Amino acid sequence: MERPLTVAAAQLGPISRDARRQDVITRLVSLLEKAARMECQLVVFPEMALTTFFPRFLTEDESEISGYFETEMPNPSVSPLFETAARLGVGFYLGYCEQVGRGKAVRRYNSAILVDETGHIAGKYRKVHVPGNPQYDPALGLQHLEPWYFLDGDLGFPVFHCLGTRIGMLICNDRRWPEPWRVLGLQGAELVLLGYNSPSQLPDNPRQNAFRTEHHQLPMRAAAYQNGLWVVASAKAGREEGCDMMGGSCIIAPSGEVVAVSSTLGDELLTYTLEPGLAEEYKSFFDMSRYRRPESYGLICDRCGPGEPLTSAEWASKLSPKVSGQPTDPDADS
Ligand code: ING
Repeated sequence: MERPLTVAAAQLGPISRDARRQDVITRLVSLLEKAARMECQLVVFPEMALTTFFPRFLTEDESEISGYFETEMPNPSVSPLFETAARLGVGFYLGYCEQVGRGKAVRRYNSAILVDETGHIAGKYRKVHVPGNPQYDPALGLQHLEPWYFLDGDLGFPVFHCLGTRIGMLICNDRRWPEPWRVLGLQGAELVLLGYNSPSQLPDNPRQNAFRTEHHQLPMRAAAYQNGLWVVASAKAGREEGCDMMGGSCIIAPSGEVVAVSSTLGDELLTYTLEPGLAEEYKSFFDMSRYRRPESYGLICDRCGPGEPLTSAEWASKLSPKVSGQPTDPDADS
């Protein structure tokens, strides 16, 4: 990071299924204006910040579904946000539902954009880890039908140079997987922005319920430390259409320390000035190019799910000549 950057997590309370778009935009603009008054340069809104989290229910009403998606960005309904941001010189991350094409060629993604301080879109990300079920399952206490509505993201994990900083983006469930963070870290990201809509309780996994905050923070704190990153995570929180969603918007330092955390379940602004060079301090401490051993990590990309353990012979054949040229250990299991 080349200079101090004052950021804000702009947490949102619930957005109802029948919320008027202009009322939602008014809330976003109000948070962005407040952030500008607090001299923030970058504001992070949640995942799906323009609509209710509709994947919690199944609807086949195409007029309702298409009402949740943006066919162009920016567009007249969000222009007050873009115009205010450009006027105030504030960049922002916005999670929204993206529709490309029409009819049989339609493709829909759970997306986020990074808008720079001039109001121009500096980058886009499409959620790669789309959790839940493609069909309604009456046996489940909580429907999570993102695969019914969204395709897997197809833009990879790009890093954008914006506001003098190398910035990556993730969306909600992505934060729970170590691979996206490492891929962003390997591209020199210094700051990762993400929004989320996370239920505060999982009726189908009740033994996890006592750990919801821990399971939210833990992967991000580890990733921040292991990759030398600042993290800004912004919630859509509160009781939305009968579902209690967790708050816990937070800002995490490359040390892994949570330096700011929200205290409500409503619209709330969380601000912090990121210290330049702390990311670099942890990157040089880990010194990936010196200490990582990709030749030993092959299984991470060779396999999707767990399989049988490799024999030592299979390990020997997998490792690159540099490593497997070492004298074989006669005591190793064959
Ligand atoms: N939400 C959840 C999350 O990772 C989830 C995913 C919730 C999956 C409940 C299944 C059941 O916090 C999103 N939006 O990814």
